[in-house]
Amino acid sequence: MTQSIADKTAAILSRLGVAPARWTGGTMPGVTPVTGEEIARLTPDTPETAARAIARAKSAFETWRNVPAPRRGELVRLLGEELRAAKDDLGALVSIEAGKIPSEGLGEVQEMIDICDFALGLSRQLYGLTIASERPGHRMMETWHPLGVVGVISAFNFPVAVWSWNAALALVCGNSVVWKPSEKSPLTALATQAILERALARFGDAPDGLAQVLIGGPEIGEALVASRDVPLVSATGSTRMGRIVGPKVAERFGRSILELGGNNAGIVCPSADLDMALRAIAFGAMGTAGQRCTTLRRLFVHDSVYDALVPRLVAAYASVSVGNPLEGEALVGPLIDRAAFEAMQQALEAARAAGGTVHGGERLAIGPDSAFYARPALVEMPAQAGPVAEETFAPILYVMRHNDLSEAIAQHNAVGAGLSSSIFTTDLRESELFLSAAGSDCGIANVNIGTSGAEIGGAFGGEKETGGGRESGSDAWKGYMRRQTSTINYSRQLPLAQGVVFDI
Ligand code: UN1
Repeated sequence: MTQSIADKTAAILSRLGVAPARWTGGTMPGVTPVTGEEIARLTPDTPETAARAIARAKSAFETWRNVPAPRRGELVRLLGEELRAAKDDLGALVSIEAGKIPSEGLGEVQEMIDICDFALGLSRQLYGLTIASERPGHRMMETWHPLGVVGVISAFNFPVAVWSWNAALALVCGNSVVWKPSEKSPLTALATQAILERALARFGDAPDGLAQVLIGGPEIGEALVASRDVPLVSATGSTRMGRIVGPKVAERFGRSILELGGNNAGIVCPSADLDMALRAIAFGAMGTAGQRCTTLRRLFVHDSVYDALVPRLVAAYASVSVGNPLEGEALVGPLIDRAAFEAMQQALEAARAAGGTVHGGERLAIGPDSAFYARPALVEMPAQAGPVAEETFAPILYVMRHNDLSEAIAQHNAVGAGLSSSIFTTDLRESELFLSAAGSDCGIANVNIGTSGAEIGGAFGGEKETGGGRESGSDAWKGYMRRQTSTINYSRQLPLAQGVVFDI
């Protein structure tokens, strides 16, 4: 007999060192989208336990900020080692809890390992500038200091990688971290915490409460958002959630890093390598069952290549394997829950009403009635209308025609979100226009690859309703620190800047 998902989950959690009391006997169900069955019962945190966690994190910060940054880097180095050792188990748990196919579950853990390596190097590179002073005998410089407690609110679709982008940087920068994962993915969070605790034990003298996880619903996120002891809230989720979090944090002059919705588009030009574009579009639009914030959701295809590309895409949609990600070789797993499936059906209905021709999109009888598998949908739209302007967190690709690149770019930019974008072309003028100030208005703009699957080395995030935050690589670390500008007078005079005279 094959092992049940609940048994498999229990075995993984036990190997990763998560105590059964953390995930059994509580009131909050843990569910796998693979079958829709309950696999855990967790005990949620409360606003009171959240307040205590924030207080512990604050006092941990007061110690941690004095630990030299390269020594702090040692903690993320150990975390990276522990993640390497736990990769297979944590990847499998991501598949169980988020429904990802095995290579994507493992890929998510790889992304965590990669950011640990990045943050380790960063721990010796928290550089500030030295600035020429206009006054003789003076020197100016800037220093980057830790901020305090960083609150991380993450979503189900990247249940652990998003935490690591934030936590690895925040810890190296000298902050403490309190994490509130999605209530749809608490088990991967507990597993990650257990892995981190092994790294902390090996590290030796990290302060108690340096990195904690809080399990629960919106009231826990609200506790982080409202607390003046949390100077930075990094929140990943819907634009609707960001509209609540952003103003509340700003009201107390806290900072937020918002990673909200995407309505990512690709433009296919006449000179595109269509074989490559086909593969890139298929992964971008159908991968992770359309549940990445970077998923390709809109495609503008030039008239001259429409008939050469779109029927092939339709065929790929009809034949792509959809199935249980824990068995077999399916490329597309389940939707996270019934609500996601219903939102998908509503969007398809609205697309039909707006004149769209829908290919696919139907529910597939895979597993029990509590599981929601759907054939990815490709919708040929006469124009960018109706549901096309909104993000639906499901595998729907809206395909439209264009015959002028500038017009396609205007349409591309004419939506609320601004996360990721792609152009498929072998024409230098077209790709450079797309990447120019007059081109894509997104935080990520790619050429001849899809919109999803960013590497950790770049800054990740988007503009407009995507929230403007940047996480992960490049200089995103600066968002986790405060900048101090210092002017030092080593002369015996006191000249004032701008030639001001004030002789007493
Ligand atoms: C998300 O969907 O929240 O670029 C993040 C990507 C991944 C991250 C997606 N590296 O698709």
